[in-house]
Amino acid sequence: METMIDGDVVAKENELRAKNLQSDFNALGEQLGRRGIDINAILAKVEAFGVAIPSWGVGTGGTRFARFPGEGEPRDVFDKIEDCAVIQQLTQATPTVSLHIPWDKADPQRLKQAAARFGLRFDAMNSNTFSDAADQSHSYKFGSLSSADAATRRQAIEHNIECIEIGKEIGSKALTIWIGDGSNFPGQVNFGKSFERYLDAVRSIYEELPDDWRLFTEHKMYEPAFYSTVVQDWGTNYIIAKETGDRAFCLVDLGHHAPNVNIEMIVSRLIQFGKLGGFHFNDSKYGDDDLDAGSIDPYRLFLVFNELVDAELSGAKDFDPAHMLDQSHNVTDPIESLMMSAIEVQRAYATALLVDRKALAGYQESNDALMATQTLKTAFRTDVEPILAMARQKAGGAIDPVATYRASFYRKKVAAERPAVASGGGGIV
Ligand code: LRH
Ligand code: MN
Ligand code: MN
Repeated sequence: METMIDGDVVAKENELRAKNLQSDFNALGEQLGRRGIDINAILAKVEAFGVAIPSWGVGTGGTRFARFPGEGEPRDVFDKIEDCAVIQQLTQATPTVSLHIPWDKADPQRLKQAAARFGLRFDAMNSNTFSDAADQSHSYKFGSLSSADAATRRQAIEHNIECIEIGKEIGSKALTIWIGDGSNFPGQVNFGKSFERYLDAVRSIYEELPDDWRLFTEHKMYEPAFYSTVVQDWGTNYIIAKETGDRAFCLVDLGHHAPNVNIEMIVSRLIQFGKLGGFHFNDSKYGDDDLDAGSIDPYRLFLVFNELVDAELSGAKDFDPAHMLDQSHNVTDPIESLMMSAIEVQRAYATALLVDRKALAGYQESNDALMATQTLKTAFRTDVEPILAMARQKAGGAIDPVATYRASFYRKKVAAERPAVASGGGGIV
């Protein structure tokens, strides 16, 4: 299998850190042992955990005001796959790539080959009816799957079916639909009618879904519509999944909620009723900021994983969440940011695995709020970095991915081959 970064660079960087890692791992193992936790059991779970990279995440995003292209940005989907290969090589936590059509449209056979070079696979397909493609007949300016115009809706349905077709050829098993449909003025659309049109359109797409595929619908409170949004909250999303069928699930993007919303409780509700499809992990301070996962509120990320681990351990029905990142970068190297995010997601998982669930259940039964919350904090405060680093090292990744990436001068090398482009695919959403 090919790698983008010379294996010698990784080996040399790891050599500098291997001894310290082993002693940190041993110390943590001893500490966890005293708490009745087998460090190797946690390590095995972390090793089996993966989060998908969004193809659009490896380019520099921007804001609605400006975009400052970075050096050596990917020019097309094949460059994007190479950047994803770097992230996987160093973190060993991101074995799959999620494509966005038409941004990543290319010959499926070539896509398959490009991923196979690095042992990468494809995750969910993402459709795009929130912007107009160059060659389309009807504009999505006033909506897509909920448009008042039947021909526009048909075009949006067909685009989603095309995404399924491409996905089938490259081994994807899910379609994610997010639409920007909504309104900017009270009275602009009829809420009921537009949602009815949307539901009908989603049903038409679902009819084309292969039996072993899942359909994910993603809600978002606002933006680009600023007064009303058709799929604005998890309740609406739940209705969609419920009305559409058994293979329709809700996708939770962490940045798509009002500030202060209790996202972990939404996660719990969706799990309880068998409709949690997966995640777009990122972080936010104000809105859909698409900041790196865990960069603003790592405790919230942990609390989300606390629900996921609870479901995993209790064998919740229809529980198989698809984990993906969804972020956009303005001031960092996207490869570095995506590596850090993948590791943050892994960290949240590993720390959630440390929660003493028996003790927690006891404190909940006896209404001991203080000890219940301290039980979570004890897990959250545990520094699991030696477990994460050990998982990477064992799989051939980097003990310190960012240091190793910088030592490889990858960005400088690709900058020489890839001239700066004004637009890297992917907008401000
Ligand atoms: C919408 C969104 C959705 C899109 C992506 C580019 O804000 O989160 O997942 O596909 O951004
Ligand atoms: Mn998203
Ligand atoms: Mn978003």
